[in-house]
Amino acid sequence: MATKMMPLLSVLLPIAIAILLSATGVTVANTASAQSHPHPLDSLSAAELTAASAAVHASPFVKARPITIHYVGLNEPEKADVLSYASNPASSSTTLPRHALVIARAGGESHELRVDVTDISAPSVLSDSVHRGAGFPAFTVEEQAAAGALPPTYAPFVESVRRRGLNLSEVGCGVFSKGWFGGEEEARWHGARVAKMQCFVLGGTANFYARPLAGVTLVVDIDRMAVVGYRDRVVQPVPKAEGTEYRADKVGPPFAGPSVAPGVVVQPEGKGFRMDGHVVRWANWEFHVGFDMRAGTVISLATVHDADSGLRRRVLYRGFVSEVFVPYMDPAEEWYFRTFMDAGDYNLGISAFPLQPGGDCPANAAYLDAYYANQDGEPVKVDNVICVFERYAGDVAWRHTEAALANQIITEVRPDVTLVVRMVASTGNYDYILDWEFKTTGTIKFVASLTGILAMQATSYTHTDKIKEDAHGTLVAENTLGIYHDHFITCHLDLDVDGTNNSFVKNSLTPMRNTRDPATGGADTPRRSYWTVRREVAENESDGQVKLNGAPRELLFVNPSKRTKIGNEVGYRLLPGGATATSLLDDDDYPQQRASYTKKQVWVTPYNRSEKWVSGLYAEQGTGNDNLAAWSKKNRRIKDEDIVLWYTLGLHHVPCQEDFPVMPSLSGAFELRPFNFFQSNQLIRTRPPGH
Ligand SMILES: *[C@@H]1O[C@H](CO)[C@@H](O)[C@H](O)[C@H]1NC(C)=O
Ligand SMILES: *[C@@H]1O[C@H](CO)[C@@H](O)[C@H](O)[C@H]1NC(C)=O
Ligand SMILES: *[C@@H]1O[C@H](CO)[C@@H](O)[C@H](O)[C@H]1NC(C)=O
Ligand SMILES: *[C@@H]1O[C@H](CO)[C@@H](O)[C@H](O)[C@H]1NC(C)=O
Ligand SMILES: [Cu+2]
Repeated sequence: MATKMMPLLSVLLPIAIAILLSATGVTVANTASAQSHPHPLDSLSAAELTAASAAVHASPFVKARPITIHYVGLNEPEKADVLSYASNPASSSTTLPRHALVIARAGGESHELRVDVTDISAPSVLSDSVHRGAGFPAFTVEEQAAAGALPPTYAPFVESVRRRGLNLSEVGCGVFSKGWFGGEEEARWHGARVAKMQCFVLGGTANFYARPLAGVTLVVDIDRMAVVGYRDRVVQPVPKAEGTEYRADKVGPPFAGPSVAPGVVVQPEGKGFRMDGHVVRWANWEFHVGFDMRAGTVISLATVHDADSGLRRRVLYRGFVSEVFVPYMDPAEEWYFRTFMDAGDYNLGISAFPLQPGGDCPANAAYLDAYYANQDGEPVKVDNVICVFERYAGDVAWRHTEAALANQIITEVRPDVTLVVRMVASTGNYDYILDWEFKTTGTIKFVASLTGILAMQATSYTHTDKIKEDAHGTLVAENTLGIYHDHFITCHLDLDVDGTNNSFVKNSLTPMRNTRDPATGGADTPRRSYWTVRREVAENESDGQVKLNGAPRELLFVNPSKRTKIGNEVGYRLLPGGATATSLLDDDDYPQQRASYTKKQVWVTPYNRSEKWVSGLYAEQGTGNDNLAAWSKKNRRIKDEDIVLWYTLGLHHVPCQEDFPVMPSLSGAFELRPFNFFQSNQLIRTRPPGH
């Protein structure tokens, strides 16, 4: 679930304060001058954000007032230009133009503007188009705050609160995206930009989500900022505050849990990586770290140094989280619409708060700040939003003990030291720890760790013995159900394995019967069966869709024009982790139509600068007509082309009592691992410990 809770102003719990601060933000004066030579993929600076918004406000294309800014991001230069810059940044005498993509709403329309901010003193709007299709841009933080202030001014709501014997000042409400549910329901709201609101009882706990005001749903027209629908359906007991706290000073002292000795991180020789602007150099890796208000962390131009050839070789042009889709599994009136698209509905980047040194990231971490644009187009600074650190967790990169040699035992071992780039998105109740981990072997590992608070439903039940019907969740505490749901985290991965043009290869491991006849490939031995590899090169997009949960397959991205010395095609392998759940919803169900790409973990498409957001550019209330599955229907060629991998990590979540009151983190991961990319193991000549 994803929503920014907007408690009433009279309630100042610490959690609420943090959110309210972000609503007003730390705005930055337009004094910071742009870097003289930004990297072409650097995120927009505070000055560039200000310039972009000023240009939109001054543009004759957008006449209606007020204008609300929903997204401002770098409209990156053509890939060919970026690559030519990257191949020789020193000799790039002229910097590439700096363009912003702005999505703004005015007069009930969504405008998409491209703005040249190369000269921040004279920004100019290059183009404007009004979006005529389905869907809307994400809610702004200010809209969520304004909507949060509506319920206490709405008489029927005040009456509902009173009827439950509660005090208005102890109730807070949040904006819940309403999804899209086809003709009948859409007609009810005349295609307006509406959201639902659900409310919670705040008294006595910082656990905002543990005490739902069950049965009450408000419908808010976000453009008009007015309540347009109201329902108070059932009264359920409000779960008690006791046992819902998670703040250290409320749960202890005394602290009674298992005790562990504090960990220590020491780097006597200092950090092993360098950051020049946003370019990180560490061991054999070099890459650019950007920030986008919708995606959060953006990894670009990742290259790895090859010790054999002495060359720096391309691996990943771009990697970022494109969407986080979280459908809940209760068809009831207050729950059916909870089918959140955290990036498209709320923006993952602006759901990221400052990381806590020593907790979120270890003592040896370095931090990056970032800016996003608020609804008025003013830059908002988020300190320490991304951290970068070297990790040694006591793991082994490679080892061997040889005991077969006479009179000696040889042991060689190399520790596995990696580099992690981390951001945490707190999308309302859930927290997603999103890591890009670089290994000296040439592997890039993506890890998503889920923690935070369950979406909970108030119930009259206090014991499972009493529950007869399908409760759609687990009783995690008295009067509290943790509702079943999924998490689908989709990454956009523009792989450029040793060059731009790659092919997608599916190696199927095929069981074989030994015929015992050498003429038919058999061997005259008693062995009856074995497996072999059947290779298939994907021709077009329909071949690029793979559901993993079937026959064993190895999925490779190869560069067909590059081979190793001994003739293997140079490649990278996609190594899925355990989190490979796919959606179990029916294809004709509305949330499934919007997220139709969640039935397969792997999709491969040709690179297209406009195809970035897997759920569509306008995902909020979108219909799915501009999602990855829709693009893939074009069935374009993907063989020996510039191709993009879309990988969806999936987790089904049946909550349990240990997930209450806060859920211990649960991780899903995948790896992109060199496969015949190097001539041999790159770590052979690395120093053993103590040398
Ligand atoms: C409601 O809350 C306000 C502010 O905390 C308090 O002054 C008032 O006494 C409360 N009323 C009731 C009936 O609890
Ligand atoms: C593209 O895929 C379709 C469906 O698998 C297949 O029938 C067709 O031959 C492919 N086109 C090419 C050019 O390979
Ligand atoms: C690139 O993507 C956009 C948006 O989906 C689409 O309109 C355009 O046709 C695509 N171009 C190609 C060559 O597929
Ligand atoms: C990639 O392949 C396309 C289509 O075959 C071709 O037009 C293009 O020149 C190739 N690009 C490179 C960098 O080889
Ligand atoms: Cu979950």
